[in-house]
Amino acid sequence: MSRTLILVKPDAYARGLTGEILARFERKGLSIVALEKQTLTAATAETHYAEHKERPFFGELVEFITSGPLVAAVLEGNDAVKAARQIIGATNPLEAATGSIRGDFATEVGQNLVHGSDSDESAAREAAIFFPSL
Ligand code: DAT
Ligand code: MG
Repeated sequence: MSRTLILVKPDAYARGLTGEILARFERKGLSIVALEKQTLTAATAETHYAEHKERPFFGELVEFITSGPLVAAVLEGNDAVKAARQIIGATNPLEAATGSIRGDFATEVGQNLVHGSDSDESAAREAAIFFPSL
């Protein structure tokens, strides 16, 4: 068993897709260890996305992820990082497979609905940002 950190991003929350998205992870076999609605400060967003600091879209990314409430969750299951990213789909929704969250519900890379950690190390680092007491 391992864990991953996922975010139902502000676009998904605003569109009322939180339940749909969480249900897909649960149906895959991932269970919810922690779950909370949060609104991020710019500082928290910059820490979470630190690996992208030098990318040209970093400013937009921080603005977007702080633009409204999101739902953060820690999920647990067999190879949770890989399982969650399969459910989420490719970064660009236009390249994401039909049946994935991004493939089914999004068209823009800047509004791609969900975040999922990309490794066990990232998952541990990110979970500590959103759930420091976990
Ligand atoms: P992922 O969220 O699939 O792990 P990532 O870590 O490469 O993707 O990028 C983090 C987020 O940054 C991504 O979900 C959306 C945004 N992003 C990535 N590439 C982008 C681009 N070329 N233009 C605008 N936003 C981008
Ligand atoms: Mg990533």
